[in-house]
Amino acid sequence: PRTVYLADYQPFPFLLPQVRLEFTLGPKATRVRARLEFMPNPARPGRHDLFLHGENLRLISAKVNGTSVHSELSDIGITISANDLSGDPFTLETEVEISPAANTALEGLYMSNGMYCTQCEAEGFRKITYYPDRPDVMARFHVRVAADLPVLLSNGNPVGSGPGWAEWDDPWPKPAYLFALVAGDLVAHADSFTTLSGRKVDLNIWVRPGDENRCAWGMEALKASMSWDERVYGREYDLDIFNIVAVDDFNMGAMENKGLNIFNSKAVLASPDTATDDDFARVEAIIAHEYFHNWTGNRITCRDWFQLCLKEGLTVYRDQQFSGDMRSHAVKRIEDVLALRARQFREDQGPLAHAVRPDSFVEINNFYTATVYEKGAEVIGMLRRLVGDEAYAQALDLYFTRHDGHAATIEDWLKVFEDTTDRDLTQFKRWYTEAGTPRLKVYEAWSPAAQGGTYTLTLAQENPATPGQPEKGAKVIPVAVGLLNPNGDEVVPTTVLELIKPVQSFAFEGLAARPIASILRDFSAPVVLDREVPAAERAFLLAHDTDPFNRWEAGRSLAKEVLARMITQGTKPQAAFLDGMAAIAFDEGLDPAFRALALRLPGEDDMAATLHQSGHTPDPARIHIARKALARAVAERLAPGLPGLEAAMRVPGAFSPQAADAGKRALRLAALAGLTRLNGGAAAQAAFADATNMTESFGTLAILLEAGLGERELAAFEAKWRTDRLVMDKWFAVQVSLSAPEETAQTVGRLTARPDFDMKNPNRFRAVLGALTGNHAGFHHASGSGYRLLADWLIRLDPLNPQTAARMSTAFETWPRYDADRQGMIRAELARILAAPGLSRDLSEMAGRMLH
Ligand code: BAL
Ligand code: ZN
Repeated sequence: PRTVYLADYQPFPFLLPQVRLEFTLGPKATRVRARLEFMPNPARPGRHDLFLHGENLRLISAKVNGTSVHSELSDIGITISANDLSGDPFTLETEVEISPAANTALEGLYMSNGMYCTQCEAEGFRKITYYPDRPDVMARFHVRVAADLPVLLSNGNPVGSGPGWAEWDDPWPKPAYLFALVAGDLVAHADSFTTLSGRKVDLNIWVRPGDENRCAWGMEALKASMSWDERVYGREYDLDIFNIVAVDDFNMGAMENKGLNIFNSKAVLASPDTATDDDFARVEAIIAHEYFHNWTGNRITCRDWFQLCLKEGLTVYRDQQFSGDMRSHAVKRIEDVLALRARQFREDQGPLAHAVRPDSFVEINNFYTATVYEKGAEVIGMLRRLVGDEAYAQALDLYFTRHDGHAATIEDWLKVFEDTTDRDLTQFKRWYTEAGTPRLKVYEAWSPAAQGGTYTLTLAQENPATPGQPEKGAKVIPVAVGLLNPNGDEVVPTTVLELIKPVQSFAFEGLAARPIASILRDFSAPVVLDREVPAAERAFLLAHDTDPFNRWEAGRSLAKEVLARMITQGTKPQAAFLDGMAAIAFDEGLDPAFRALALRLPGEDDMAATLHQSGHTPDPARIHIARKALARAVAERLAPGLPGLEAAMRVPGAFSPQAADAGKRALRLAALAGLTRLNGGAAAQAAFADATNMTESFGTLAILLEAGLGERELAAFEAKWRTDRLVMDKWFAVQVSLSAPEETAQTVGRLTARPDFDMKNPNRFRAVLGALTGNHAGFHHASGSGYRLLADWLIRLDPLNPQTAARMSTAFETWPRYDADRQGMIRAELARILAAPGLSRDLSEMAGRMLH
């Protein structure tokens, strides 16, 4: 397969102001007629052949200005010779036939439970019709859909409809990846929103009949997002209608098609009886994310796919800000950093490491990664910290005015900051072009003096080599620091130090006593802090830090140290750590959500990474046993207060998914988990029986299964929800993720043999195989059974759905961490995958990168 390079970018030789599409839908045969009005692009002077992408299309006719032309067909597209392109402008009309029912890759036009839907990002539109399928070709679309179905949707505003047909016109030029079409027997949960300038917008969430009662939360989140974007970024919605559709078979979480967002049903449907608090929070965040793309992604799109982070990093940054405003900034920041470390740091430390803006790819679908998304968002957070809130707002205003309607680049993005602030961002740009997580070493010095001592902080950055990038330059790293005195009072409030050199010192003068430093507050940069801190100092910060993130971080680092020693030296957990956990658990002045998060122990995969980084070879079985032992030790220390905590955190009355109640439920579940570890399942069983919402019933079920109990509850849960796909995904997943390491492969075998295990449904596939890879000790079982199972299923899934198969193969990216036996077994599975006949470009790129 061909590698595509950023350096090869050239503008498309033609402009395409207007597109008209006509769909006559049929499951096995759908006709697509396209009328494309081209004119020469002044940015590419000269005479050019016209190449249009097209895959899996049956060409029926192609005409230029009404005359049939000869076209050269290949399996990637069609070429019409410059000699046949008479006129300026000229019109190309094509007719093709496609088969939505045969499309299991879920890219292009496909069918899900009898409804037609599309997924075009990144390069799916070329499976619908011949087209310049690249994001810098922006056209106005007029679409006619004909089908014997009640609901026929496309982008833009509705301009006409009758029995069996509907027409849509989108006044905003857009790239083809934002095209969408939906047709089916759907019902709407309808509402409306009036924009700041007084325009009424119709809002609909379209679902299958029966799901109407799961739309209210998504609608609330949508209205909140629309109003937030007006308030915080000054961005109004720009069409008369905004449609969201829930689809059961979907590779991603959701898709921001202009005016017609398509959602994986898991990411939009939520009701108290079927969705957990985490689901509610996720739905809120994804609705916001897709809505925010309307400006950051749609009105301003990417010039080419190398610039993916331009829209994704910014939109993730915006949705994180939004969720923080809706909920708690501290809790949201901790959750985001947990996810960043679990997914992005892991990616950065392995064979799949790549820059936020990569400079080559084989299959762009393989770059919808934590690095592009989450590190892309972190880079924007750093930029904002460096320039300040006011300059950030000005730069964003300039970005929207300067680039509205354009396909932009990272250079364009940085230039608006340079023009606003007069800063030179050349060095900062390395965050976009260089992969890897910098390590920050911290050295401290104190020189006392009668009239006030000086505390000197020396920071040294290391930028580790990553595949293809052996040498790196120093980064610009904003390090937020605060100093506390020994009483816990803040003597130097949060200050952002700008580290730009490999090593740099910063002095704080006039201090009465040697301070205790709180470094990298709010996780001000995506780096690994390498700092020897005595346990007593960590315990001090856990008790006193005024920065909530670092307060949590102190407990987290302490937990990792304790756990690492239990694993490598077989020691017992230190009392100071357990006392710190108890102090947080029972501190009524703290947000319950924060307390619940602080009580959550580091995960096993996280510990494996931590051990590897400190020079140990992680043993998954030992990690599993030690973590269980630590959880029990914490429960023992908390024991006297657990019944009271459990009772105090009950939430009576009607269910509210808002953060306050959700936090209490999380802390109550933490208390129930502790009680179960100490006393067996009675309390959790009672809570399961009395549960009035999914958070409680699923949370208690998980607690019981983790303790090796819960058979009866598992059966009751299945009996109640057996016909509900989304809830049953939870049922599948929890059994795999919590099964004992030696039983994990068997559990997967049992579940995949069930008739309701449908490998074509990405949610169900991920529920089982994703849970396998999330069960660290089970997946990495010394027998290699976990590796074999995953490889078997990836090889089986690849011909049907290469995108999801490739995505899930990243479970193997951590192989360099483990012992020689495990490394050998994983590499053998990767080689077996690579040797599979007819392997997709997606999976072969991933397996190849992991092996070499
Ligand atoms: N653009 C793909 C889905 C998302 O990031 O919103
Ligand atoms: Zn996005």
